Amino acid sequence: MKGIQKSKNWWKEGIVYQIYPRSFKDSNEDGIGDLNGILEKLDYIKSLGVSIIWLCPVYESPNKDNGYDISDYRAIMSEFGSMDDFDRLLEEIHAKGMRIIMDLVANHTSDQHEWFLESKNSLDNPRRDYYIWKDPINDNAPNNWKAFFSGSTWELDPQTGQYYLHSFIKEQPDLNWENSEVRRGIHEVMKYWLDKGIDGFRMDVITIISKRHFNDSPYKSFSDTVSKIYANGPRLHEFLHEMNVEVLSKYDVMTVGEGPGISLDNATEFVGEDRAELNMIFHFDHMFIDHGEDGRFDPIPFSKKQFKDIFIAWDRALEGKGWGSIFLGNHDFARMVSRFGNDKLHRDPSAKLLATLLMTMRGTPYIYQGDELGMVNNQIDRIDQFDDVEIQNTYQDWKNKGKDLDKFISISNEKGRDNARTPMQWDASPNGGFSSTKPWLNLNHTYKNINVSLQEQDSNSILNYYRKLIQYRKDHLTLVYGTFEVIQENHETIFAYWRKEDENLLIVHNLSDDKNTLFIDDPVPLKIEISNYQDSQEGHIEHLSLRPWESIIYRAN
Ligand code: TEU
Ligand code: CA
Repeated sequence: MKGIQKSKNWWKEGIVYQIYPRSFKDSNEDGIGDLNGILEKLDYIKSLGVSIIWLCPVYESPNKDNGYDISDYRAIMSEFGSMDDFDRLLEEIHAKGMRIIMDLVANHTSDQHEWFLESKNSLDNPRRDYYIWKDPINDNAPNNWKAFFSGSTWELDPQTGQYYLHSFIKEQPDLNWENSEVRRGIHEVMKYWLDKGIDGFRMDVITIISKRHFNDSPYKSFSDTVSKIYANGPRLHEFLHEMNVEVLSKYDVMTVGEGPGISLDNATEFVGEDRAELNMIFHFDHMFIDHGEDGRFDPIPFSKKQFKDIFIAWDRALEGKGWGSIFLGNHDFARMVSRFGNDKLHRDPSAKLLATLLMTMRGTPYIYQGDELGMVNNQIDRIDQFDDVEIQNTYQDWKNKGKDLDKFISISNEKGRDNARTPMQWDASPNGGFSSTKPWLNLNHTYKNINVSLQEQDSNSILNYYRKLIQYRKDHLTLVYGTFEVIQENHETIFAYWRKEDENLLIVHNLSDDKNTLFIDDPVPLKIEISNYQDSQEGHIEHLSLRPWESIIYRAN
């Protein structure tokens, strides 16, 4: 078999657990999750069987975008603890045989970063060129670009009379990667953390670091503007390769690049084995499946067939050339069981099915905190109860345009990022065991029924199902290195595939609220390894009848 899928690596066999520190565990009763809170819960994380922790940003930050606006890359946000706390956490994670990767947010900094404070100081400041400054055109912004979280990407600095570029909020000015000192500065930051001993990076919106031009966007839809103008600029791969040569190649680390604009056609340019750029990428084809032209607040329906086809197409695109990453949720999206499963009638089986998908497709699985409990979307009725800057800014935008604000709230409940950011549900006590005081963001209304403590006591819980699946994946490297062969590809709702190497495993999922039947050509005797229902069919099956959201791992003898 071909190259990359076969070469063994810890980050291919590993299972990643993503932590949003602000919402994981509060150790000092201020209502904000922190590093010592994570330390307290390391045994819990270890008990899941995961091997790599991805920590969302913990650097010093004014928190306009919850840590994705960094004012000092070499300091810990005081709300989260100190550098000593970090060093202790790092040491304990390694002592427990796990690894840790951190977020590298290098497309932009905070507007409070010293580089930006100097840059905006005067036109001839030595750091002026660290950011992207342009003169006004006819007393207006230099072009018609829209920012990710609504409004213009340009902000006027009255002192020097120029506009600076910010692809996200105005407190997140974009760095000028054309400037080699900027690139060297980021390389130094990376070395600082790698020399401490961290095990790699998740790279935030890495696809947009190289700017193509600064002309108007001719596209009506935001997603076209992103993919055709903001992302994949002419020097992107040069910058990534340089970063690999200068920094990454000197350490045994893993990297996963994030960002819009990664497509089936260009994916291997990032992760191709011969490229020396990144190990993995997060593409958003399945995560944007319900996004209309105007993005997440313009939702459109999708079918299970579309969903399954995306995974099939991606496995084929990377086959033999690069390694995939498998995820269904993160801190930027609504809860996976609410989006892709059925969080009302079939929460338990659909959460277990989605977990099985994560653990059995080809690629490294990423679990987002709380998904191992089957946490669901929240239900909020007032705008002031949301925290997310994307929601707040877009609300203002809708308000200014006279659009339907009740509809906006309901879309935010269904699609907004705060769904993933409510505190972790540890137990049924008043603040869910997250903190002894009122948390920075209210708990999800379900915490009394969905929490770690209840699920620890139930051998059949979603939590214990994750543990079983993770252990199974670790014991069966066929799920890591084996081939991925889809059967009955045209079936509308059943997703079924073989993973074959030392053993032959057939995995079947019924992505549906209804019963469905899978016809198996050339049936062979099948033995159940793991199933989310009692008494699933086994043996010599020709017509496999599956109940709502039934999901089974079979072994063929
Ligand atoms: O997200 C970048 C990103 O690609 C998302 O903005 C995505 O396009 C959007 O959610 C779709 O509507 C990263 C971080 O994960 C996010 O938390 C930050 O807010 C953002 O970058 C800016 O740093
Ligand atoms: Ca705290």
